[in-house]
Amino acid sequence: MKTALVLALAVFASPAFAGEITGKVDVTPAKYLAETIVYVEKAPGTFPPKTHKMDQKGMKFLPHLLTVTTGDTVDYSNSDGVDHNVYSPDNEGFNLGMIAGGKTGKHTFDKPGTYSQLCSVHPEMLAYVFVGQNPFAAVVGKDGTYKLSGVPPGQYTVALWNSHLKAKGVDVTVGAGKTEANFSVKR
Ligand SMILES: [Cu+2]
Repeated sequence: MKTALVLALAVFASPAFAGEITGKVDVTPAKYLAETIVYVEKAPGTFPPKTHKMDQKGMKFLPHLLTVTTGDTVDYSNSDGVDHNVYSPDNEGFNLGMIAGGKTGKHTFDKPGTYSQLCSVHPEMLAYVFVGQNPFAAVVGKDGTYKLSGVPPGQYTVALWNSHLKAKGVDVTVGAGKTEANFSVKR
């Protein structure tokens, strides 16, 4: 009996065991759903730095929303035949200067927060880089659903970022089963 309990706890605590947080987001007005990210506010552990890609193609930053973790780097490639500039006025701000077609600039995000991604040459170019404390963040799909995978067991606040609207966080416990956190966001 005791052995079984210890064994069960060992399985529960092993990194291989990880939970999933899923849910649905309702946004009013619906047009703002396109710019929504759901994320775990704070999670324990350290996360090895990763490199992500954001392309500049057809006068657009692609993808439109990118989620990264503090310490991660973003490679900004330019697939267009014209020069682009990459900067953000948000938080501590940064400016990579001009990036010629076929070239790549890079920026490492050291602080959490959301950065609007702009090009000084083309004011219509706008994307967002969401920098989380942890990698458990996802862009909400067109159908309003999202999934955060690989979340270690524990108690968390699931929060929502939207380009126009604010929402209250949802407290959840990630255990052996499925965990749900739903949001209803109104202007
Ligand atoms: Cu540009």
